[in-house]
Amino acid sequence: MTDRDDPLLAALADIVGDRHVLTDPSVTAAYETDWSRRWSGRSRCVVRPASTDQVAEVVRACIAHDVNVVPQGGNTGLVGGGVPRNGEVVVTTGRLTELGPVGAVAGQVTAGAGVTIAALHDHAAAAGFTYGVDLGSRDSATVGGTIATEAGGVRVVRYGSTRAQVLGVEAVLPDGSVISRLEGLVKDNVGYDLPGLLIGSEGTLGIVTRARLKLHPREDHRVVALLALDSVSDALEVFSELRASLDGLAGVELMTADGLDLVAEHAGATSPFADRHPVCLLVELVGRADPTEDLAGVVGDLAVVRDAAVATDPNGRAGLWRLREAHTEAIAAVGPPPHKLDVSVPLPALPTLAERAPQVVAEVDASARTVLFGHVGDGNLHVNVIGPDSGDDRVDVAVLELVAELGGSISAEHGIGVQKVAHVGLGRGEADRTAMRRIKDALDPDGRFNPGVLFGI
Ligand code: FAD
Ligand code: 2HG
Ligand code: ZN
Repeated sequence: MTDRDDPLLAALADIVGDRHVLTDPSVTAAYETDWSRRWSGRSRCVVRPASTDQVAEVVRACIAHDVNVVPQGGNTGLVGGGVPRNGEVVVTTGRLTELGPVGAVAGQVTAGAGVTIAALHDHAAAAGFTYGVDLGSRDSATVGGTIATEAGGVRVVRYGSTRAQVLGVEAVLPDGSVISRLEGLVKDNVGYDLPGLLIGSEGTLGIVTRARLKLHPREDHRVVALLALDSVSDALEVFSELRASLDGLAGVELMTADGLDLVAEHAGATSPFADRHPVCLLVELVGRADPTEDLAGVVGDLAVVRDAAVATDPNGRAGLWRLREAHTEAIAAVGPPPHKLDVSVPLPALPTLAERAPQVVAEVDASARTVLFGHVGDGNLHVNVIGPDSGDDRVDVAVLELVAELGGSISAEHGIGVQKVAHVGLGRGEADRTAMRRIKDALDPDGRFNPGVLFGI
């Protein structure tokens, strides 16, 4: 039962009902530590609104009681942006799970912020469509969270990142007002693109409550191949050749021998190859007709491919994808929370990044283990470093400085969160940072939404 002597808790319970204001530490704990276990903090309470109106009322109650707010979706974020830091109210979107009908003519759907990406995929598929964004955390990651982080995932090479899927959003702003663009208009340029501003804003400017999303026609034929290679340069060459020769390239994912060893050890999934190859590239091709022959034709001509495993049936394809998608859990299973750097560079610089990242890490900590994997087509590598203490960010700085030197981005798809707040200057110049700060101050003058995220406190 809610503590009715606490005026904030009583006000929140009046809005959402007693059962949806959580204060028991054994229940709130799951909302207070992030997926990576690297960040955690105490909340004042966790509140579970069931509608946009309730979210707006909750925000107004927080304003009235001068309490800050942390929006949270599936809590799969990897940069500490969705967990409380200092007694904030966590507003979880777990009950905003309404899914509208798929508009078959336009290929659009309206989804509640708390709808998981897996549920959205099932819903779209049942109507003959697919949603463009897919990621390993699909069973928990939400529509709102992926919009707030501008999530990428494993299909960016075909459909673009989350930004490319969003036609509009409905959101509650830090003053409790509601903006709404859910009409699904393809053309609508009345003034500033406020939904666009919210995409990638990491809960610092508004709580997304619903979104109007673009869908793509479903392509039922697919083939997945795992290609054994000698180097990241060869992976780039293969990507370039596949992109030039084939339609329907829907995934180009890089793994290294070290990462695959961890996956075998901690996730029980083993490479189909008899030999240990320095690099493996997972390639997925989709189409309205079976693309297997097309893929085989192109791959057969590539001299750099040392070995190949091809899967056309659902189990075989899932098995190859598991090798790639199990990296995050396998690395987490090693022991201490890993340092996760999610970076991108211009494609020609990818081999240099892959070569130098482990070197700059070793210069800081010779015993650290650096594991590389990622989305080749997007120039996006996940540099995971196992070993250094959570609080010691010297390896983070070394990798991010290398990325900046190579003309890349210190945050490709996970966001800044609290992890990279001190390093935003490596990714944006002073004029950009000042403009961002002014936008934040204009929409959230009291710094009520997600304090400490993106900007320092
Ligand atoms: P949360 O973790 O709950 O929140 C993330 C951020 O968004 C926080 O700052 C939070 O305050 C804010 N937020 C959440 N909901 C809202 C809302 N409704 N309105 C406003 N702000 C909100 N990411 C990728 O980009 N690509 C990948 O391939 C990928 N793979 C992953 C695989 C695994 C196994 C894991 C654990 C994570 C992976 N991620 C990936 C990271 C993560 O899944 C994404 O960042 C995802 O977008 C987070 O969604 P969420 O609902 O869990 O958000
Ligand atoms: C992925 O691509 C995710 O699998 C997670 O973005 C990356 O664990 C990571 O570092
Ligand atoms: Zn990723």
